[in-house]
This record gives sequence, structure tokens and C-alpha cells, in this order.
Amino acid sequence: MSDTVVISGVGLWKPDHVITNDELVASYNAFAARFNAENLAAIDAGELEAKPLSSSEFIEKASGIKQRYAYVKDGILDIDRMRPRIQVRSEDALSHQAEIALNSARIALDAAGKTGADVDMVIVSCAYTQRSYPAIAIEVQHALGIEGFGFDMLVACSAATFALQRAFDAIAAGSANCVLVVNPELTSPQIDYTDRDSHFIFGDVSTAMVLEREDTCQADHAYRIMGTKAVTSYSNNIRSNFGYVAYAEDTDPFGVDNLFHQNGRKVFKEVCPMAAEHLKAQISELNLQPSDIKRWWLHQANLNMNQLISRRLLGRDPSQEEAPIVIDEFANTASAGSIIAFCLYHRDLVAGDYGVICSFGAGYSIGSLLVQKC
Ligand code: CO8
Repeated sequence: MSDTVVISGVGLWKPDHVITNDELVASYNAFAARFNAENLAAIDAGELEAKPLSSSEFIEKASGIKQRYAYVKDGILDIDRMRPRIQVRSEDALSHQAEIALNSARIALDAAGKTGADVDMVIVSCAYTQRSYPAIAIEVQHALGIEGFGFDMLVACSAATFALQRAFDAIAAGSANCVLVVNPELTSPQIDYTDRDSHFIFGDVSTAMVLEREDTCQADHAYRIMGTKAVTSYSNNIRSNFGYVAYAEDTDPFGVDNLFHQNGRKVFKEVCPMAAEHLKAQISELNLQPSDIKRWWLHQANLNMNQLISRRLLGRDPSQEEAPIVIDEFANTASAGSIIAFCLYHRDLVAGDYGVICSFGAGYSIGSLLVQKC
């Protein structure tokens, strides 16, 4: 029996609806203009801050984002609402998040040549789950007819890489044979679309991966996991305070302070060096140099961040083949970003090529996997 663990199938599902920077900015600016007109007296008296205007040029230059996908577009651009209008489903119906999880899970299972009957562990790992219990993972397990067990994990932007590490450990330890890891990143309900600094950052998507032992793998494009590395270091610079205690605190669970907010500049400055050092340390554990790595599937929070990290690793700007960028099309999709990059850019590597999947973000948290094409 092989003790090597491989990623044997990957799946990417994206919503039908696109929101361009121009559409988002037009809506935000109309909201801001109305807010400023309605509150003119208070703003003039210095009692209230005017809402500043947003711009597509700033968004693309500062982040690399050109558009994002939305699970539900209706409502987001409506200045009387500024959030998606997601229909309530009955407890008997498939939940929204399980639905998008299944969309990517089925693609990953097909790519691996597996069915639910082959899987014995399911991890749904993402920045938010739409409810506390029953776990979304157990709903996905049920829908796919999987025997075994499933659980949800929340590690913000590192949810996917940390879950892959859990899957790797479980297979290596013999507590699972075949693990389905799914990242249904339904970010749009947690975005404050009335906040100029963060209204443009996120998009919805779902990704999935199948992991198994190399001797059961029949896939055409499998990747052997050569090493995993995870680190966390406490920071208040990226926060979402939404949670169940709001009910007892008598605070507004839907208040804007409870939505995603960050000090993006500080995050940029602090996380880039941490991520570059983390990656250097990871590959040196296998006596590899950055030049030995064919592809860097990096977290997709900011184009300039990725370029800075790549420059620290390579000493030069990376090509799209070396460190693929997908943030222009998808925006920041929390933990799914590096997995999207892997899904779209992994088939062309040849046996023996090395690559690294890496996430970095809230927590702070950094997770990475060193992989080799089988
Ligand atoms: N339009 C025009 N101007 C703007 C806008 C806008 N939309 N936003 C800000 N500005 C202005 C600012 O007010 C500022 O003006 P001034 O100089 O007069 O003060 C100027 O532009 C420059 O602002 P910044 O210094 O803030 O701009 P940056 O160049 O730093 O870019 C970014 C801002 C894009 C946010 C950048 O700092 C960044 O990407 N940082 C990295 C952040 C990051 O990686 N965060 C991780 C977040 S995700 C995560 O960890 C997990 C959360 C998971 C889920 C979330 C689901 C909702």
C-alpha cells in the first residue's frame, strides 16, 4: 500500500452573474451621492463624514481586480438595498452553500474518476458557513451518497490550504482513504457594499479537490503532496465580528461593524514578507530553491501583493505561467483563490515538475502545499 498522497481531481464552479468594476462603482457612487445630499447639513456641521467616491481606475490599479462573480446579483447594485437578495429556502431544501459546494465537488470527482462511493471523508472549508449546524459538509456528504464522516472548517483565506493539510494528514495516518475538500466561498452576503474601501474586493465561487493514496489514483493529472506547512499569528487587521453572541449582546448582528473590514495597507505590509519567508522555508525543507519550482499557485487577494511576494522569491517579476493571476476575473474569493489558479493552470506541467499552492490572509494565517506532478 502506497503511503504517498495525491491530489487526483479538482473542480471549479463559478456563478453565472458578473459584476464589473464600472457597474459596482456606478452603484456605490449613486449611493454615496444620495447619502451626502441627504446628510448635507450634518456633513457641513462636521457631525458626519461625507462618503467619498469610488473609482474603477483605483480598484484596478490598487488590486488588479476587473470584475467579480456573484451567486445572486439581484440587490447588490440596488442603492436602496446594497446587498444580494437571496431567497430563504426551507429546511428540507438543499442549502445555497451546499448547492454551490456540490457544483464544484461533482467536477472534482469526475476529474478524479471517483464517485461518492469512493469517498470516506468530506471537509467543507471556507471563510463563512451559512449556518452552524448541521455541518454543510454533512449535507454535501448526504447529497453525494458518501459513507463516512464530514465536518466544516473556518480559517478565512487559509481555509482551503489548511483543509488540504487535514486531508493529507488523515490519509497519511490511515483514518481516511479518499477525501473530498470543498470551498464554497459565498462571500457576497458579508460585504459592506456601502463601504468604498472594501466594496470591490470579493467575489463568489466554489472549488473542490479530491485527495487519495497514489496507488488508488487513476487520474490523468495527479499531483503528489511532498510537504505541507501552516502557520498562524494573531492580528486584528482583518476582522468579521458577525456571530451568534450578538443576540445576547443586544448588538445588531447585521450592523456594518460586524461585516468584513480591514486595514488593507497594514495587511499588505505585514503579510507579504511573512508569506515569502514561509514559502522559502517550505521548499528548503526539501532542499529546493525557488528556481526549482515550476509554478506558484498563490493566494489571490491583490495583484501587487503577489508580484511583491514573487519578486522576493525569484528576484524578478514572474510570468503568468510561473505565478498565474486570476484575481482580475474572480476578485478575492477568500480561500478559493489559489485553488482557482491551480484548477486553471495545472494540466500543462509534466511528471516531476514541482509547484506550490499557498494562501495568506486573516488570522493571520498562511498555508502551503509543495506538490509534484505524478
Ligand atoms: N476608490 C477610490 N479611492 C479609494 C478607494 C476606492 N474604492 N478605496 C480607497 N481609496 C483611497 C483611500 O481612501 C486612500 O486615499 P488617501 O490616500 O487620500 O487616504 C487611497 O485610495 C489609497 O488607499 P489605500 O492605501 O487603502 O490603498 P491600497 O493601495 O493599500 O489598496 C487594498 C487597498 C486594495 C485593500 C490593498 O491594501 C490590499 O489589497 N491589501 C491586502 C489586503 C488583503 O490581502 N486582505 C485580505 C483580505 S481577505 C481575508 O483575509 C479573508 C477574509 C475572508 C472573507 C471575506 C468575505 C467577505
